[in-house]
Amino acid sequence: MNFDLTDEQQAVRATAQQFTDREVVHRAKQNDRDEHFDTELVALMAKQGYLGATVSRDYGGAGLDYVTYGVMIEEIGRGCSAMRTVISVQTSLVCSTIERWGSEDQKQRYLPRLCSGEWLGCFGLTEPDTGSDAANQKTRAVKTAEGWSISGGKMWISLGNHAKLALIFAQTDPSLGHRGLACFLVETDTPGFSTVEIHHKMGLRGSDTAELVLDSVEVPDNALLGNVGDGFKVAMTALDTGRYSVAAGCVGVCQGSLDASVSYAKQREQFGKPIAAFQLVQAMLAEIKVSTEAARLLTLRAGDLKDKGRPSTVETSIAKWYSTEAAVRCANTAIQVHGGSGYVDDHPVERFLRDVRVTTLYEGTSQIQQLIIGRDLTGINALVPPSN
Ligand code: COS
Repeated sequence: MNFDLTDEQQAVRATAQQFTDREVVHRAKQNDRDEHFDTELVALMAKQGYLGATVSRDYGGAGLDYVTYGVMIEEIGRGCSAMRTVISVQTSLVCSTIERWGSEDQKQRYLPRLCSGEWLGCFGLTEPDTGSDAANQKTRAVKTAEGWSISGGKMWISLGNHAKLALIFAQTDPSLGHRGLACFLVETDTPGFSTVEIHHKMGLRGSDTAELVLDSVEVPDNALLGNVGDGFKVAMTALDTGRYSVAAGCVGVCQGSLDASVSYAKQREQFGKPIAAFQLVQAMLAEIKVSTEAARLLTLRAGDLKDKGRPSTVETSIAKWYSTEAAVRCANTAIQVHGGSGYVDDHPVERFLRDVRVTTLYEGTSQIQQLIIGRDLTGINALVPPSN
């Protein structure tokens, strides 16, 4: 067992660390205040090779392994979860999924544009009435002479208003259940496709969130990603890598909470000495530190399995569940260390908490991760009624 990063992995971390400190941190507060989706910063991240980071160089990606991707994402997450979400969606949910399931033509057409940031993509799985029960898609795709006609709605879709390409999951035959699902690559300028911006979010105000409306959107046969019936597996494999990236981003939030708390505790004085000298404050710092380390190790273990091509769904759920909950805890404890100062945005910790709160919900709630772990332990799928 080797816990050391390679020289190349350390170099990618150092570059991402500098990039975050130079470009991300100082914009995060204002973008949050203004609910501004910072496309300039997205373009800078694209230039760094962060959008499409794991995609092969043959298609314009950076060709990073998963451990390296994880440490890069952690650094961006330390600065701003809204920008980390952009990388998670673009690289993991969209690009990796096209690379894994796409035809050569689809990969050639879309991946270079997505990896370069010329186009953004989004992942249209969740619907107003379909969240955890992802197989129960209400969006319908009906076969036509020329291709498919898709109608329905998608909800809480990150990057949805800016995306030029949407992965849309739809039911082709309700009698087949999850085996009737299909995934389509829909270019968002197709007639019948529209979006509605979602505002007033608790956090991630610097990220773009949309409702998607599809009103008889006509797409050709070659818009199918994989085959008819593959849709559910396409979604699950996308989430296997998406959840890893969320876990890694949350390690960054834990680390950011730790850095801010140690620094504040050393300079803030009460009772004639820095509050860092009080054991109860040190206990809070120790709690954040241990959670950060545990989250990092669980996450990198999942990344290592992915790099070795071994099954990692359960380990990814363990990492996602632990890291997202740890990040909420760490950010909350960091506010406690900061006292009243932590309740306003002079310090990043209140934004950390608001931003990270969604991570125990999106890409599968904490309860869904527990269910995946529980069914692996017991061999019992709690979602299937017992047969007599
Ligand atoms: N990779 C590949 N295939 C997978 C898979 C994975 N990680 N997980 C499941 N599958 C396959 C199964 O092997 C099964 O295949 P067959 O049809 O050949 O039997 C099929 O998919 C159905 O799997 P399963 O029976 O496990 O599906 P369930 O309906 O019981 O539910 C959960 C699976 C709950 C895990 C799934 O619905 C889920 O992850 N829900 C949360 C959705 C989510 O994260 N939403 C957020 C959207 S993005 S913000």
